[in-house]
Amino acid sequence: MLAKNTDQIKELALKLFEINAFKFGDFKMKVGINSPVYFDLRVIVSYPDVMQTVSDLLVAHIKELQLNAKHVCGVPYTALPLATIVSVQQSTPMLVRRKEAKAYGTKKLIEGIYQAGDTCLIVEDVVTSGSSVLDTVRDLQSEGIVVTDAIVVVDREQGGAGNIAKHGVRMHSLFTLSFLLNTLHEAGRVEKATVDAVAKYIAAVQINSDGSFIGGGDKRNPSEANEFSRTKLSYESRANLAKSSIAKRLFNLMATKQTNLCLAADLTKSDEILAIADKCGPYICLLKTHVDIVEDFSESFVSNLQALATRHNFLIMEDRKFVDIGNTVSLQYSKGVYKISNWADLVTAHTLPGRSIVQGLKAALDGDDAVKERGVFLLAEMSSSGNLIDDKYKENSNKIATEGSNVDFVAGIVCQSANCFSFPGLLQLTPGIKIDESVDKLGQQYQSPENAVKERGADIGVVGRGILQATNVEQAAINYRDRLWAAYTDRIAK
Ligand code: 5IU
Repeated sequence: MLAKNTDQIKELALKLFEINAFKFGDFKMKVGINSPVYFDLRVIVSYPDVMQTVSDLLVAHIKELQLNAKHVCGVPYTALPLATIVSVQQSTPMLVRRKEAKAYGTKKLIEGIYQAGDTCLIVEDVVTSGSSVLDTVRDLQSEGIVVTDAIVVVDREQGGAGNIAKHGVRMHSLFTLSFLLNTLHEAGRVEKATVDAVAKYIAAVQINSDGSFIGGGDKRNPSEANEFSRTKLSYESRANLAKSSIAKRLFNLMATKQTNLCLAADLTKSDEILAIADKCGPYICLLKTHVDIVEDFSESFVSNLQALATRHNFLIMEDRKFVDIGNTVSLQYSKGVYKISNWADLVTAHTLPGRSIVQGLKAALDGDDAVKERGVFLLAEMSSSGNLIDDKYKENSNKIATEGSNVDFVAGIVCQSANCFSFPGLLQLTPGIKIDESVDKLGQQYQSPENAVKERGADIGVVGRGILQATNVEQAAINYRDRLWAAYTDRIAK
């Protein structure tokens, strides 16, 4: 790292975090182990200002280090646009490495004009083991091109620089992973615990260029190096990792109010709902409605419910389970009798229509500020017996939830098991909870609060009839609140 540009580099680090070029969580890596941090620098092509800053800094770095090669070559694919800008800015001719040789014609691996003996600087986005850089070095060398240096945006500090040096190539980076972490910590964006957990991971997981672990014979288990498993983190620390404003708010609310109970207020008269919201309000983080079962719906009902939400500090979720094309969903969300988007902090939606469901909901809201006030929980599993959801559907629902353009709006996932998703910035909402684990006559399958939270990964437990049908509703709410909260504190206890 060069001292000259420190402020600009720090600013860029925060910007990269903001645009989700890297995230903290529990991610599966190419080398088969999980990592607490995940980089996806592909997103920067959507932010020309970031592209500009990254390439300006690369060029400044190249000048300062006097890396005067005759060509530049990006490691395919993410680094190609970066290498292009560097080439144009410095007037250094570019070489393009094909990942597969053409099946016809010249069968060239390297495109561009060069001669044996020419020098070439490698440009790469993120280096873990260094194997991708070395693949490019090998192909260039097989054409007689001389490679002595590689410049990279992020060095994950997991052995890549050493592996590359073994092949006579020096690696220079704009950022190291530790520098990124410290910068985020300094700016109050991540907690000290996050910095420490990542440092521990880097120390434990050093990788050879063939993907095997350096010192692999010892007792360290790389999967244990990741302390970012979402079920082990506190709600407070997950608030920091959340990408949706409303998820952040809900995590913080749960932590301060010490409740992870959601009341399913499935009653058909507005007065009954308001009465139970008032009684149970102090003990819940969320109140879930099915507004289409309310027989006497009115605007004053929603304004009274909102007043109770403010008084008792809980959020409102309309369990609408949207499932249609984006345009229809957008209308259903904001128009009609209920005008749900006016009053529900959160809604639920099926992922059956694909990613357009999230875009449809967002389209109903008026601009970025309105999007920040609202959020959706996507359904990835159901508690009803014989439901048609399979593993592929679950996996794809998770993909939709964590996709770049959706992360600001998806607050969580409705599901029944801890393996549904791993990103700790999302909340798991789990319905179907009752102290006497049982079934109802219409396919509902219940589990205990402890089982839901400790075994199945629930962050918020949804209880309807377990409270609604109790003789003392308030006492029942307290009881469910206590048991769900104790299960959570047990779960995160080291
Ligand atoms: N609900 C489920 N299971 C699900 C989904 C939603 O029970 O898989 I998705 C809703 C239905 C009801 C509430 O509003 O959660 C549970 O109410 P009871 O606790 O009364 O069963």
